Amino acid sequence: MQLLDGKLLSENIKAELAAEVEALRGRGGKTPHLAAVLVGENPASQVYVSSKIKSCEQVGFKSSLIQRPASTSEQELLDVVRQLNEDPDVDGFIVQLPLPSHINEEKITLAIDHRKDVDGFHPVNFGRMAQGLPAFLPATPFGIVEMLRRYNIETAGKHCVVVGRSNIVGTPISILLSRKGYPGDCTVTLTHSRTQNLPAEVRRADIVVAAIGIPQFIKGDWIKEGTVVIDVGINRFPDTTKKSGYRLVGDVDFEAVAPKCSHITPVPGGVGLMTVTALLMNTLKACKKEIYP
Ligand code: BQF
Repeated sequence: MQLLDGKLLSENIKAELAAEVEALRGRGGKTPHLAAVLVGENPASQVYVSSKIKSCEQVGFKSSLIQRPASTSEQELLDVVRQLNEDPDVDGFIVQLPLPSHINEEKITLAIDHRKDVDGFHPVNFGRMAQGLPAFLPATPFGIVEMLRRYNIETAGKHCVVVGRSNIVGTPISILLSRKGYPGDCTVTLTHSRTQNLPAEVRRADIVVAAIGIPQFIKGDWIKEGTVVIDVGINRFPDTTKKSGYRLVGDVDFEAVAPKCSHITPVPGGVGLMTVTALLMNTLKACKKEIYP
């Protein structure tokens, strides 16, 4: 069993990004600039946004954090989005999800200029991704395909079973892995809460992508020998021995599953770190106008 090390890969990719930033500057180009909008005080969101800002510093990107109280109206947030759309110094920006319940996430996502949509959530980017056109890929699926690529994991003709059909992970990764080319050319089964006999579906997989959001949901006896397991779950599990009061666990029962795998991602230190790194890769693409010249 080989660990797919998100920490090691992220460090390698960040070193490449830092070198590219230097090269850009040397040619008189601008410094990539990511802005992040955080509404309210969801503790997990605060952690995620902080790590995105810190990662920008590590690679020499400029970053801006725009914080607004939970009481911010939808119109006020739309105004923030419009300002960022219009700011020529900002290459890309994200609005951290989830938003307070009185704000319509779909409406905010649609208001983001797709050329600055480095989270890849805008329907223009989603549609272009689905058609195999240049697009900002959503950060988690982008991080996963980068991980498969850098570990040279074979995908052509493999049976990939995706567990979970969210707009930001399950649905886009099933599209990406079914497309022509590498990493892709998989036969994909997209499973969800209404799938009948889920263990039997997962047992047929050469590659499993677990993105259901339930701690330790995928059991050892659901996995055939030699499977590649990608665990997207980031679940807070109560743990009194930690000073935070919790530890992170994935959607996979790691202890039971790992011994059967050819490769598996750990939690923490797996896909989550690649998600943040993929956001940086998208921001550099935005700065270089690689997707939308
Ligand atoms: C790790 C996210 C659910 C909802 C909104 C490293 C992150 C997480 C875990 C991280 C996530 C999850 C992010 C680890 C960003 C991934 O070592 O296991 C990094 O920062 N993530 C987000 O911005 O919004 C979310 C999950």
